[in-house]
Amino acid sequence: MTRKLLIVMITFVLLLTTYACEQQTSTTTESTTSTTTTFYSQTTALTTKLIDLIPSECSSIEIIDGWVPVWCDEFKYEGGVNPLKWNHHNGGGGFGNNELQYYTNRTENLYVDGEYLTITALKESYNGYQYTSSKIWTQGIENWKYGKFEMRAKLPSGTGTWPAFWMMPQTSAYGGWPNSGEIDIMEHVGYEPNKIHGTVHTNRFWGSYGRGGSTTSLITSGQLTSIDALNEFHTYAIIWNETKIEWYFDGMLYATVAFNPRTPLQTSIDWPFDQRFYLILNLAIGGDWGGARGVDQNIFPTKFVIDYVRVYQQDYVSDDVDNPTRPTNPEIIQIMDRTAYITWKASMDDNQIKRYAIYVNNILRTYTSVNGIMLTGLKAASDNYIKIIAEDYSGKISEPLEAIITIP
Ligand SMILES: [Ca+2]
Ligand SMILES: [Ca+2]
Repeated sequence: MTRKLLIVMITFVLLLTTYACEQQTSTTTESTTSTTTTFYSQTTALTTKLIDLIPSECSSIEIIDGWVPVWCDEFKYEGGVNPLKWNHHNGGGGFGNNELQYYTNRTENLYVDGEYLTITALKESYNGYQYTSSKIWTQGIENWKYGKFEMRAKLPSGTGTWPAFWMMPQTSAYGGWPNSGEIDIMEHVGYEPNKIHGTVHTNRFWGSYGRGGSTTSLITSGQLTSIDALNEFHTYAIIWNETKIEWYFDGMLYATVAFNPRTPLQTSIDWPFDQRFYLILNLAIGGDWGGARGVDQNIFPTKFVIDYVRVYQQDYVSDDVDNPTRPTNPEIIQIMDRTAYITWKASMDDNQIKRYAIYVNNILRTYTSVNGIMLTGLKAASDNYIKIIAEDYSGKISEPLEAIITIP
C-alpha cells in the first residue's frame, strides 16, 4: 500500500523565555482520565528514603554504588521456595520451543538447603514426558520497572541443558510475545559450555538470538579464559534503566542494548522496556536451542545451583537537587500523512530522567521515557505546537522544548 507523503514545512522555535509554571496550570487534557494540574506542581518532598525500605531479609546486603536491595532471596531457609516470593510454573508442553521437560514443584526437582536453591533435572518417565525439572517465577507476586537484577549461580553441565534467568512483562501493554518484550539476563546451553548469552526480544528483533546480547564466546575470550561457569559460582546481572539495558558477568559489562531514536527509527516497537517485568528461573532440557545437538542421556541428574537472586534500585527521589536540562535539537525523522516522528537530544539530570511529557497544541498527549515519540493525528492545514518537558523522579521539570510542525 502506497501512502502519499505530504510535503510539509517544519519550523522549530526554541523557547528563549523563562518557563513559568503558573502559565501552564490552565492547560487542559484530551482525556478526562489524564492529569492536568498535578504534572506542574512540584512533588511534595518524600520523607521516606529507599534505604529505609530495605526488606529485613536483605539487610545484610552491601549497598554499592547506590544500589539499594529492594527484594532478595538468599535461600537461607529449607524446603520449597518461599511462596511469598515465588510461584511454580508446573507442567509441560514445550513452552514454544519444543522443550522436553515437565516442570514440577517436587523436592526431587527443586529444594532449598539453607544456603542454596538447587533445581535438578532428572531423566524419568513423568506425565508422558521423559525429563523433569523446575521453573519458578515472581509473576503474580512481584514485578519491577528498572533496576539491577542479579543472580549468583553455578550452571548445570551436559549437552541438552538450557538454564535461564530472565524476565517477562507483567502485562502485555504492546501485545503478545515478542511485542511487549523479553529480557534474558542469562542463558546458557550445555553444548556450548563456554558461552553466556544476554538477549532481548522485541517486535522488530525477535530472532533466535534476539537483539543486543552476546552471541559470542564470553568465557573463552580475553581475560576470562580461566573462568568456569559450571563448577564455580558467578554473578549474572543486568542494569536496566529508562533508555538502556546492560549485561554484567561478575560485575564486568559485556553487552548493552540502548534506545537510539535514529538507528533505526525506533518506537515502543523497539523499546517496550518501559513496563513492569517479573523474574523467572528455570532449567529446560532439549528444545530448539538447548537441544539443537541432542540430549546426552548420561548427564542426569544435572543441577542448577543458585546462591541468591537480588533486585536493587537507586533512590532518585531523595536528595535530588537539580531540575532536568531542557530537551534540545528537535528533529523530524519521518512524516507520513498527519504523522510525525520526533526525536530530541535527551535531557540531563543530577539523578535520572523519569519521562518526557509531550504536548500537542497545549494538550497533554502522552509520556515517553525515551527521547523520541511518534505523533499521529496532527492537524492538517495548520500549525501544530509541540512542547516537550522532561521530568525527574523527584517531580522536578525542565524548561520546555517547543517546536512548530506546519502541515499544509
Ligand atoms: Ca544463599
Ligand atoms: Ca533532578
